[in-house]
Amino acid sequence: MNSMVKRLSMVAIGALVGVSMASAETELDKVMKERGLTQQDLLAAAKTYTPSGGRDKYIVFSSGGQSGQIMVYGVPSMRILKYIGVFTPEPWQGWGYDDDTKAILAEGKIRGKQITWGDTHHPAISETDGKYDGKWLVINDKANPRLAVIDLKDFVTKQIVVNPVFKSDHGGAFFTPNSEYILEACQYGAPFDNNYHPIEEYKETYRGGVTVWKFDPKIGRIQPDKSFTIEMPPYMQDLSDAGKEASYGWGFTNSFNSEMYTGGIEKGLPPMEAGMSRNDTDFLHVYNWKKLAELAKDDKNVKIINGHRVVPIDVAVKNDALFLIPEPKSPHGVDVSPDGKYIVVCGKLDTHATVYSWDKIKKAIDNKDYAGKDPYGIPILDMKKTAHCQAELGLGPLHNQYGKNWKNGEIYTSLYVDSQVVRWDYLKCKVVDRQNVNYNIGHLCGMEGKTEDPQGDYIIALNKLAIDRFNEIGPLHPQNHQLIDIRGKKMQLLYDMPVPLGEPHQAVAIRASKLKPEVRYKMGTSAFTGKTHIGKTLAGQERIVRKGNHVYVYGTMVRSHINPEHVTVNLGDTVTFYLTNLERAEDETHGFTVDLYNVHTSLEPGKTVAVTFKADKEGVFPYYCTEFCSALHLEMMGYLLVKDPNKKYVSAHKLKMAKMSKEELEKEYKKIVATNAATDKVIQSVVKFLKENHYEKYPVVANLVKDALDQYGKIPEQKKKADEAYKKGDLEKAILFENMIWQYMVKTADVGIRARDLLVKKLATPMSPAAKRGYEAYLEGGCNGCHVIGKVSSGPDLVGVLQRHENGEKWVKEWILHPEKMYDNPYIKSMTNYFNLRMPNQGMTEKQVDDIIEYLKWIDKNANLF
Ligand code: CUK
Ligand code: CUA
Repeated sequence: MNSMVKRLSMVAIGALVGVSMASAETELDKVMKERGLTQQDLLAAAKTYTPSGGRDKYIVFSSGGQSGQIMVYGVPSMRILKYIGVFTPEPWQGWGYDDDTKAILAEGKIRGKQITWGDTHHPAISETDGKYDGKWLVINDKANPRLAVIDLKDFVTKQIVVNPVFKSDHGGAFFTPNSEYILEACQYGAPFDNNYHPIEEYKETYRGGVTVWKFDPKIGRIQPDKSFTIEMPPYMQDLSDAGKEASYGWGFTNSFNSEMYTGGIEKGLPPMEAGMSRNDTDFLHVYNWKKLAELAKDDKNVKIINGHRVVPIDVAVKNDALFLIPEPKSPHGVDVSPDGKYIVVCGKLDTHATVYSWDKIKKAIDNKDYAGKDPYGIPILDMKKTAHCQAELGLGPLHNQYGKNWKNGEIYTSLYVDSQVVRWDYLKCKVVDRQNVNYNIGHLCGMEGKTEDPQGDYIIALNKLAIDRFNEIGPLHPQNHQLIDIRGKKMQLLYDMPVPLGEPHQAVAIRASKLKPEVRYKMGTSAFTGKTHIGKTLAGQERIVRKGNHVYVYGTMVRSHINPEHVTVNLGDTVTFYLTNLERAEDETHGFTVDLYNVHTSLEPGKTVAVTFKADKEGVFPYYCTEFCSALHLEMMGYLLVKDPNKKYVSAHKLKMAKMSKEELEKEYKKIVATNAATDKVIQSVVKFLKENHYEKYPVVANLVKDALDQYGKIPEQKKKADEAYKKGDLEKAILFENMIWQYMVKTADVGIRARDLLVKKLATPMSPAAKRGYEAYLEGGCNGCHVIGKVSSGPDLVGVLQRHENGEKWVKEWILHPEKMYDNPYIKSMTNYFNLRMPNQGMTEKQVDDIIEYLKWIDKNANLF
């Protein structure tokens, strides 16, 4: 590494670990030696490491492959943030284990069959003017031709639609530039109807095509009744892309079996792979979706198949809306440039990428300059006349992404066989740089790299094989996402992220600032309709309603109880639990399950969910909250009791238990009352602090306080009950109600203290870099093991320590550096006796101690907050 980079990296690392350069070098050298790291590694670490609490610049939505889900992670940290349940049940989110999510999964039934997995390939983010708008996400299932729509307000799947005519799909999902439509190309040729057709009639009765799904970007739903399919020959359509700007209104779809070969290895015929790649070229399909969408509205232009509108080949041809262009052998990716002027096609079995010029294509179409027709009568445009140039990239080019400097031709292509990312110039067809990846890259993900506004910065290589990259975990290896820095002249590999979910295929990245997700639901909302849930239940409205043999439980969940706590039903009843999470505090999620009945749901704040099952087993079934939501989480439970109405139950003899004497009860009562009074004092001091410091100015804090006061507001009612019971002499009851008061106080204090801590962070003056380093050194030295700021604990309070001694700073510095020299000092002696502990020598450097003193000064400045 050159010395400039070396110096820069040392500065970066100095800043990274928050200590001085002098001590960084020694400490860092040690770590580097121990872990066998190079300067280059440290630079990569500095570029990706994200300190606790830090945020990422980009959010990536990656296909979860065979898991049927979507994976969400951040760049550059490569930290996984979420798996979104899509086509496959996902227990944590209750996905497929409560009524609401079951209903979404049921939308994905094909010909009445429930399918519980998916082969997800291509996620796409909705666009406005060809740029990501961060509102909706769509993904396809290749195995069972379906699309799913995910709402980026809550990252939840809202709709699944089944393709009515395809038997598999691949070239989707691709949004048109204003999210008017979503393109979905089929993959394997198959009959559009659901009948048997012999394979010998492949050319006559099997078909390919592109479905053009109408999308309503306002409500984020696909509208099947306004959608249609363009019939195409059974050429095995593959990836697609929508034209933009210059080529707006057009779509482009590859194919890889212009041979229409159908195999038959078992009959002694050459295998599929040989027959399907015999021709030197296949066909790029070019179609005018905009014109076809208008045509498809008229009944006389369509055939209705399985209740779906299909525009036949001849109608598309007659209206100059469908063309073919030869493209090199078994292509894969087709990617339109940000200005829509070029279409880059990768050869897969060819070493070239071919750049087509939209101008030239358009000219050939306008002049009806055809090189011929295919067997279905579709005009073929000449490849040479429409190509701009060809670039020799290497073995197995698959997919492309555009760089920030796309106007000057910056593009990146994955080479599957060569395991490389190539940076090249698509205007001049010249290779610029290569980066090896590990191994067998499929897609590559640029930052908004396929929009009209590519951001550059990084490329992620989505590799199929990891072979030697990670610890051995058995024959099935994780796949490997590799982060590559593309800001420099040479690309730099920064990070390997194992993906333990499924083959990722494509991922799309968006600037995090473009996403505006919600923190909580409006009270009583169904996450799937966005409207008020029919089961919405507020505090005090909890009830159990029987209608025939269907029992409806209207329940609520709030730290730390489920209301109601007992539900008794008859064997054979259907039971529906409607549950509403009444919390407003951020992140206060509850879960709900009933023993044996295979149901589970996740209730984020404000959400209402329904859970229905048949009580077909007699017995006692605990139900409980499945998220550790507070110190009293284990107590957040209840009982479902299922009794057989035709059975006689003999009642058990009640155990005779020893009773407490009146005096003992009185003593216990006094004790709990005293505890409550003491707890209340703590609460009052916190409340005073919050009020004095205007907590209401900080929304996050205000929400917590609102929650805390909610809990606190429930106390008077309990107090009344307690006092009444006491007056009547029912001490047992009085104690129970006083205990309930204590529960509310604990919950109030729990949230209240969190609010106070947050407020302190908001109010404190910012730390200087030196104070920050001092704080790090303080923590690293383990000083917080004995000292608590603002409190005497196992060691003295450090607030004001610099003022306690003559020449305070010098005194404290000496004391930290050489405590043993001062053990005989009378003041130290008395302190040592008092705490029964001696201040140890932590081996701090002078520089570290200076920083700690800066930290102590910061504490003094903010003393009122501790
Ligand atoms: S495909 Cu998997 S590497 Cu489905 Cu987009 Cu190319
Ligand atoms: Cu709610 Cu645990």
